[in-house]
Amino acid sequence: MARERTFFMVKPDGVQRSHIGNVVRRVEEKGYKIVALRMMDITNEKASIHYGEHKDKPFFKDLVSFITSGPVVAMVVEGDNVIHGIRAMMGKTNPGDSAPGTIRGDLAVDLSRNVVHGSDSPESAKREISIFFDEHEIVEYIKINESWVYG
Ligand code: IDP
Ligand code: MG
Repeated sequence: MARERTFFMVKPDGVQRSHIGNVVRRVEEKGYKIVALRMMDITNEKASIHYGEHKDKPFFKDLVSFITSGPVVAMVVEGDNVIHGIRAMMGKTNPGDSAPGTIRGDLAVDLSRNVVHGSDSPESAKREISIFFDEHEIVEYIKINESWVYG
């Protein structure tokens, strides 16, 4: 399986509820490598681009206003099959359907306050990374655990 990158984000509710450390810890413990990480306020313009696929949905306005309501922690995470792997760690979109042990299953209750965002395909990962990070902000490095994470 090829090494991939995904865009992963602690949403404003996760930041306000002090879940940054919990979310980052799960990424590290799994064995994935964080190659970019930044706290930021998302502009309305970037939020609308990021959630463009939902622009005709009835919840779009609330979604943009929520994601711009406070700082987020945005990351680029690298690893084998990481796009699918992070989605599996997140749980389902609706926390009510998310298994215990997943981020949303453990930390969230409400569909619109589900703590994290993660890219759902290689195409969206590439697109979302480029919305929030410049290429020079993504760090290439070898992590000493790599030969123990991968066979
Ligand atoms: P995802 O975050 O699991 O990829 P998407 O379907 O891409 O889910 O939706 C983006 C976000 O929009 C969700 O995380 C959720 O917070 C919100 N959302 C999705 N569906 C609804 C809805 O029916 N009502 C309100 N908010 C929704
Ligand atoms: Mg999505």
